[in-house]
Amino acid sequence: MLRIDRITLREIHLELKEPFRISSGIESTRRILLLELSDHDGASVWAECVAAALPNYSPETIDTAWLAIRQWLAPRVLDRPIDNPSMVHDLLGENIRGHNMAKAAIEMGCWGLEAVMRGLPLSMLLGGTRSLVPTGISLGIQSAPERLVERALAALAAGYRKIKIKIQPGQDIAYARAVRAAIGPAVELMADANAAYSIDDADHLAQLDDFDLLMLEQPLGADELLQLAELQRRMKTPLCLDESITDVRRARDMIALGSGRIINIKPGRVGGFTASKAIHDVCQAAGVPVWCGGMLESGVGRAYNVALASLPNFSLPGDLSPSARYWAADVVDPEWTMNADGMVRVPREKPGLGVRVDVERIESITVRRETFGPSRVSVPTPAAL
Ligand code: OSB
Ligand code: MG
Repeated sequence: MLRIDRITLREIHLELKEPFRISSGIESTRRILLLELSDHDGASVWAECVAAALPNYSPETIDTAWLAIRQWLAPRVLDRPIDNPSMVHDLLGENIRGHNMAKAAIEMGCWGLEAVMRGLPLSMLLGGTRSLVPTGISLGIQSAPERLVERALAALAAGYRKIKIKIQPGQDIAYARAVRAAIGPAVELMADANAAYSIDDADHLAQLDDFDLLMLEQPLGADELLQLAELQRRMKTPLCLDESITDVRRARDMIALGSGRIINIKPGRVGGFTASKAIHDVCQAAGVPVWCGGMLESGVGRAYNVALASLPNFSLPGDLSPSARYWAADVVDPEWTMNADGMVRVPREKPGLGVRVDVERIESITVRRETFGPSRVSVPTPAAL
């Protein structure tokens, strides 16, 4: 049984090796929200909230998540006996709408804490079965197709099992054509539009059918399940939903309406592991493949994603790039790596997250910190920080 008696939030800043551009914005320095959850018996674990600095991908930001955790979510779990982490999803959901990424950070932290306390690898606690998971790379929008081709060829040489290219109106068909021509027919290639198009673009998007894409991710807006179903009827390429799938009901809707044929599961987007597992199971029963998406996580968030991706229906390569693809130095030891075949090892021998968190380094890049305890008294950031 868990009884959390302290939650500390920290904002750290990590410089990306190169800016990451998607249709809805660009990220150069990742503002990352990390949590440390401590049980009353002394065990503790790190977790990550994947919200970004701006509400361009989802309505949340790291600032709204901080507020939601301080005001509503931390008080729900602090000093409350928790028999099993699978209870936490409903506990956080009752009369608190939205804020999935804030909820997920706490919910996943509870799974992490349970794994630490039971001495079990997180992957095993979740029911993961794989010890190696395939990884793809997500390539940001480049200034010209040739730049993207260079990146794609380098990624292939490094061993990645899937190439995902970001697209937006004006930087789409020619980019996909150039990359497909360069990498040949056998490599798994896909595109992600991050909701940049409307159903009026259906004929335009259908040109992508020529490039034998594994899938087209989130071409239309998050709420446009009916239009997505229409687009799917007009395209051969399978559609994959990311932003649209915020809980298991949306996954069922997608399947019932035919709005897509694949789901990108990001545990942060759906409120944590319980919802991720529910979506995984619904999709498995319906024959819909899933894969684990990424949100430019630090090595802390990556530990949770890798554990999730070890579940059986994660049958397509995830956005689980090694630490060195994003950062000069990650905040975990060992850093996340992949082998020459693009496989990431799931830490199934070590308890908990399977990586050591470098607290000294985190301390050195912390720009704000706040601790919540059972007394509901919060300790604001010291002036020195
Ligand atoms: O749509 O999958 C996305 C990053 C930020 C916001 C949205 C997305 C992404 C990625 C990055 O594609 C994947 C990664 O973490 O490597
Ligand atoms: Mg996406």
